[in-house]
Amino acid sequence: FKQSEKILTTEFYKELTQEINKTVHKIKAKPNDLKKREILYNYIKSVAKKIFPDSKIYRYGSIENGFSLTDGDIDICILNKDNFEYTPAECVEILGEKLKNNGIDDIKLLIRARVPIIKMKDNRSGISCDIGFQNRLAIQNTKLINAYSKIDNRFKQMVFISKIFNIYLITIYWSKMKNINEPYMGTLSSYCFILMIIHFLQIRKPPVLPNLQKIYLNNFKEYEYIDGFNVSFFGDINNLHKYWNSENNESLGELIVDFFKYYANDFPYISGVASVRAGGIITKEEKEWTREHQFEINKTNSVKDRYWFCVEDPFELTHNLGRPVDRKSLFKIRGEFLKAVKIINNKNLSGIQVLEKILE
Ligand code: 3AT
Ligand code: MG
Repeated sequence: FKQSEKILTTEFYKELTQEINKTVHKIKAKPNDLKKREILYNYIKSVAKKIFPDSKIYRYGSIENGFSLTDGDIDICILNKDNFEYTPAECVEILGEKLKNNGIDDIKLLIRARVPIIKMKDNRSGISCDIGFQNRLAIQNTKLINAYSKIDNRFKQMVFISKIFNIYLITIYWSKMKNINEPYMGTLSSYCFILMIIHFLQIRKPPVLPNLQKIYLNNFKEYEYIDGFNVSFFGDINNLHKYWNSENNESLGELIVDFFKYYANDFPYISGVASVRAGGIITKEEKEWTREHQFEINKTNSVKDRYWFCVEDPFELTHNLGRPVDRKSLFKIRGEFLKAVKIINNKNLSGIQVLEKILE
């Protein structure tokens, strides 16, 4: 029951759109930031190549898909051949030692993590860097995000806004506990927000983004697999028009407003799973991501997954990106979406003012 909702005018949306573009321009990495990161990346690459001469070295995450903020980090993945003599954890130790000897002293080796990584910070440039091994799925999901980002610029702008929104969320609720940007209890990763936005743009009527995985499956026969998962998608964006065309002309302002409204009011938190692969909502029931199931498995103490908020990884279908979220943190996160909607509906605030208020 919405009594006297504010009428959002064209003027309001226009102002909001301009404000979003201005804000994104301010926070996104500049050529100079990227150059500094390029130098550090090349340095790390040269050190790694000396120890693992036959390896292939990739960047993934925001540095690779163009979603870096000015102070963004570098995510690096090193691929050795499949039956390499050292495990990823051992590789972390070996390269970690080498980097320490080469003057990187702010360095942590997470050898017992699910995905073992080196976490380091270069004190001269102030740039942080994660280095992992054999994580082919992360390289592939970066390519998928990259493909989506080439389709529609509105998607890109929304991702940047979601990053500031997420940093704000982490700051107000979780920053006192740990460093910002660590995947720890209760918070969502940038990657999860990116999937939430793709999902929202896929179900928009008319859609802003297509389903690149479905387009591939419907039109091609040869599939690529990583760790047993079908990771094929249509990535030839220059030829996308042969399969899909956008008919959506909404402004960025309209999309951002409805994005907040969607995750405040309409997303089926109780029964649904956001699935970029399926191109819509699927049920927790069909994925067996229900409380009963969680409970059942927990009895054997083997899985600690949580299904309060469900976002399916597009490739690793058993992986819920909302896993860090429990009942309390979901309440907080959703509360912030509701607060954003309230700000939007505040009659005293113009399109210019609402964005600042939401992110302040
Ligand atoms: P930042 O600019 O670092 O905030 P990002 O896009 O680099 O944003 P993350 O640092 O959260 O995003 O993650 C880096 C990449 O690692 C993104 C994705 O390819 C992969 N990744 C992150 N979290 C997960 C996850 N829980 N499961 C699978 N892949 C993940
Ligand atoms: Mg990153």
